[in-house]
Amino acid sequence: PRVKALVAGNWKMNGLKASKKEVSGLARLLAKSKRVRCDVLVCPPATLIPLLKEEARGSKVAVGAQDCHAKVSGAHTGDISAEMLKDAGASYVIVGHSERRADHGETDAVVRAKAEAAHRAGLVAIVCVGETEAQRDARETLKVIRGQLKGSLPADATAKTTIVAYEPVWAIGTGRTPTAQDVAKVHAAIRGALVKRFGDEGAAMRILYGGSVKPSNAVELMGVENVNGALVGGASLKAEDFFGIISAYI
Ligand code: G2H
Repeated sequence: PRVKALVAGNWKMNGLKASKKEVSGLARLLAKSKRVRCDVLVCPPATLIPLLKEEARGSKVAVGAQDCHAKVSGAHTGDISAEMLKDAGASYVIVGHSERRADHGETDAVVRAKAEAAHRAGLVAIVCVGETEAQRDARETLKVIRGQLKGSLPADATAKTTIVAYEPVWAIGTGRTPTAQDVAKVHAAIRGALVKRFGDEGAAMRILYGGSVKPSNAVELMGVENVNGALVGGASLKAEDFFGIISAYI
């Protein structure tokens, strides 16, 4: 099936009210080029979701979050539920980013519970997987990725509710990227695992590549088979750079 691509920006812990200008700038750039053939998403810190949602009104830009708690509500100081994110204006949420897995000890089971929470709240879950450099050197990449997919994806995931993001940990924020051949190999393995488990839904599920995507490498990376878009960190913080990546789909 033809899968419509998604280019998603992950602002991480960056952005203040003033950065809403980046979203209006992006909306303007997108409006000028009507032929953009992908969906566009910005995931700011949760504090900015309502503001950016307002700023993006009437444009192609959707707004998402970077994490959610698995429960609806309750005694979980500092946490935000998927329902609250939805209420604030989010339509997507990233779960299981390697920084969450590393900084907050999130296991596959936790990530899966968060993805299930996203679905319960009506949010699209972007589930991240990726090997560390040591795992890569030990030639365990595909084994690690298959294990993370098995443990992190909800049983009822569909192409509408769920997106997979492949982010090799060693490529995140380092400027280093795998070769197009390496990306093709991993994305083919992910597609295989998705089809095996989810059938037609797995064939239509979007698989994003993330890790040091920038305007200068976007065309090559987005051209790889089974790459259905990008999850972009650093280069998503400036409207022009982010639009440069989106331009791979013009
Ligand atoms: C990977 C990516 C966005 P960057 O974490 O999720 O960040 O593009 O800065 O490597």
